[in-house]
Amino acid sequence: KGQKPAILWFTGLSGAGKSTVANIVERKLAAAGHHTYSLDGDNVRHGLNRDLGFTDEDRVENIRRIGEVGKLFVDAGLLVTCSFISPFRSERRMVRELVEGDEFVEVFIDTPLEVCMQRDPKGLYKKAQAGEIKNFTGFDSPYEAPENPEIRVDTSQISAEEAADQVIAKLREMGRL
Ligand code: GGZ
Repeated sequence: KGQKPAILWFTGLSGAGKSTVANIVERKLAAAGHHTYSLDGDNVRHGLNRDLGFTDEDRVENIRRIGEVGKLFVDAGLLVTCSFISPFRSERRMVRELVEGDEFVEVFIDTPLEVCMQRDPKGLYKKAQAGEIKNFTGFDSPYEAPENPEIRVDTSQISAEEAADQVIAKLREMGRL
């Protein structure tokens, strides 16, 4: 399969749908014969990065390590999806600069904060509002939206399945698949 290895970097708020969309993208690409892997909070923050919390400093270190791991997967020839809030433009740029120019594809899961707060799948926004969690993104910690993402989808308008199809169509258009 003539695949071009890359980091598909999903960024967006908590509850935006990053992991959900990325996992569908990964499943579809794998079914089409691509070599893929998915990184997200579930398999990184409980292991490799379990010493890190949610201060600005820890978030930057979180993303730095994930970028390095993503680069290793790219070296191994994989298409790797990374789904992390990654709230700062500078840290996303840092990862972009780790790999070759076209090997970093920024996918902005641009779901409005109000929708994420309504979904609140883990009850975290509620806890943030009650003051039980500090430094919660979109609440008392900033999110810097991408200015020029390669791909942008708003999952409040479409299903996760449709969002994944849009991502794949765009990757094809870009000549990445
Ligand atoms: C944001 C937090 C926080 C705070 C715990 N702020 O919706 P989730 O639960 O499953 O995804 C969120 C995840 C964010 O981890 P990341 O590694 O993606 O963040 S970053 O890129 O900023 O380092 C959320 C949960 O962890 N969570 N506390 N204070 N999200």
